[in-house]
Amino acid sequence: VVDHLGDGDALALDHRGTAPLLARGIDPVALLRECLGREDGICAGRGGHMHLFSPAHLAASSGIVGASGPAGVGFALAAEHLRPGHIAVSFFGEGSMNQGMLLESLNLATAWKLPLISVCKDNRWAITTPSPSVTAGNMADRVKGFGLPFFEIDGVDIGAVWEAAKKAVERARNGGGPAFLLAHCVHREGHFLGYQPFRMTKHPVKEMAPLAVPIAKSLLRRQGASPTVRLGALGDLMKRIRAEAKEALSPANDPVARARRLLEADPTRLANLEATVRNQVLAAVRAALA
Ligand SMILES: Cc1ncc(C[n+]2csc(CCOP(=O)(O)OP(=O)(O)O)c2C)c(N)n1
Repeated sequence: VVDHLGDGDALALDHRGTAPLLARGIDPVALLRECLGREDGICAGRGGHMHLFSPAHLAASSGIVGASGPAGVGFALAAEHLRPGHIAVSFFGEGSMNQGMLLESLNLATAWKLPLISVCKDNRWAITTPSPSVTAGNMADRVKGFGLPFFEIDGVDIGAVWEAAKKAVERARNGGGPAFLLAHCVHREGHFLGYQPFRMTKHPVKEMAPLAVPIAKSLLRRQGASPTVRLGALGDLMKRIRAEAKEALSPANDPVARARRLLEADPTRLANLEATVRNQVLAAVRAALA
């Protein structure tokens, strides 16, 4: 999505803003230093990884779930008046779609025909809450209810995302108004850093050992449901974790592996690209820690 943006376009980001900012061309060294809380970070070390701002890139992020909606509408309204032909993009997860301010933003962007592309990264979990358990109705119907053009895409397929975003961005630039992209995604590293269910799948003995005593104690407690019911619940939980980990860790759901396969037709280009990325990452980490 960010590949279609240029100077004068704006980015309203959620609590996962680092990847779009890097794609937008933010200095990776200053970004890493920000995450380390250093004065020479992009927000003088005061924002951390959840509150990243770059006035030069018209980029703002917020750890307040749903806040990228109103920020995106503000950016889009400013673009309409101050930078005609430019647009705004807001990124958020499907969990944010239950926040009032985000739904109000979709309403206003559509009513005022603002150049705003709303990108919903749907990984079916709002950190630890399965989104379907707290979401009424169907996302497509909800968005179409606003009269918003709606693109549903496989978020793991970089090409499909690029194509859909191109259409939506061109339309908005030419005065066609807002659009909504629903990208089905998978969190390959889990929903937060050190996500325990995936660690348990990868290293069952190491991760389960400290839990053995508390689990045994809870199963043997006199109060509460019968041990059979409790064992059943534990079994269901393990089944769910295994299914989720299987999906997340499958190579079919790895966007980099899938993009890599496409580039294998040109091995020299692929090798150069991988070497460039590796060197850039190493150089940025070394410089940030210096
Ligand atoms: C207003 C608000 N409520 C609750 C939280 C705590 N919180 C942080 S992330 C998150 C889940 C967000 O889910 P989603 O938007 O789907 O994004 P994901 O983390 O799945 O990428 C919650 C509830 C918050 N940061 N802000």
